[in-house]
Amino acid sequence: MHIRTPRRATRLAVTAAAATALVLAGTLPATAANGKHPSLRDAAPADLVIGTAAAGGGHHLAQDYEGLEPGQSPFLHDQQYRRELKHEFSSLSPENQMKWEFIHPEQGRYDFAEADAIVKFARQHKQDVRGHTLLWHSQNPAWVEEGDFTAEELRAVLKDHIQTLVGRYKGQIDQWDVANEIFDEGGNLRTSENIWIRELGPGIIADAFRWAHEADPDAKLFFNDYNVEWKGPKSNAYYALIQDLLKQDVPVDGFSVQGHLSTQYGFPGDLRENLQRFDDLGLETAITELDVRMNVPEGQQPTESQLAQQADYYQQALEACLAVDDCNSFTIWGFTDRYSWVPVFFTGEGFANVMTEDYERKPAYYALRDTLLAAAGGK
Ligand code: 9MR
Repeated sequence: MHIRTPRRATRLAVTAAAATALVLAGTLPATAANGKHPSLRDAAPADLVIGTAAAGGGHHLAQDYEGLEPGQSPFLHDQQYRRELKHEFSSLSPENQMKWEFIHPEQGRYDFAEADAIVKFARQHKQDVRGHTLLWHSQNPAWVEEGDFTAEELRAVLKDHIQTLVGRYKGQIDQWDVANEIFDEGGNLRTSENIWIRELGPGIIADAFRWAHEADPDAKLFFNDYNVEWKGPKSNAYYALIQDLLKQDVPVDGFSVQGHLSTQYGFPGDLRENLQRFDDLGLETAITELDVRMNVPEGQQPTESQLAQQADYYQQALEACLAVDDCNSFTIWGFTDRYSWVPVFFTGEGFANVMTEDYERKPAYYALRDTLLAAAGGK
């Protein structure tokens, strides 16, 4: 786990545009001392980790990737991908490899191999890890969803799972998404979809945090969701719930917004303000799954203006995080379009990441890097 230096009060003293001007004027280094362009992690201020999802499991299992055997994970088997992963990022999130169906496929059987490999890789390359996720309505194995458990048994199953995972990686996982996507768009608990809440009642949410905290008192424990970038019924529901839990001394440390954005919608302009109100509760905040998809007709490439708009959204999201004191972790959901989940889930949409399928850096990549350089004051 990294000890971070206290945040400078004026971290966002210069904007990215101003940084570019400073680079041109020779005030900021466009290249690092070794003559190479700084990576995202090199460019970042000391108190912000720059993360990405480590690709494997989930949709990857059904893809036919050039150079990989069916079912092989990019994280384990694509060497160029691994080089970028260690070079560019200071935090990793297992994209699917710590989800219930992947890591606990049968009752009494855990499959830790890929999760262990990610944690080991992160240690070797001085990267943080965000654990994802412990209590969710999705990607649960059939033995859980279709099991014939009493409430007491199901509770024991969840407690065992949480404490086994959090305990196994004690001291090696910095932040855990303990509860993922528990509210619907209207701000109502997903009671019918979420087996844990449905069968065990809403009090199970607090218990999940308590059990995780028992297993690793130093890990920061988060609520994580999408469509909570702005103030609205869903983020308001988190705001109310978290205040309530904090009053009861439930060990909640953070609120994170995933950030699955699309250029067909406006940028959530109150992102910073929204993060700030959670920061004001004494919480850490984070952006955990940022990507910016776009509509591109089959067989075509994004236009320059689409790429510019995408870069602007990435930059605005980063600037919002940089402007909030305890927004300490900024993660993009994959970095190359080669392995993106987006085209698999949204027909006609894609190109959501900061590098092309061939690892070429897009305007969004440079927007992030220049914004980080500006925030770090050109270290
Ligand atoms: O990127 C993940 C993809 O590989 C899986 O197939 C998919 C299944 O639901 O989950 C994706 O990741 C999701 C994340 O775990 C939670 N927030 C939304 C992400 C995109 O769907």
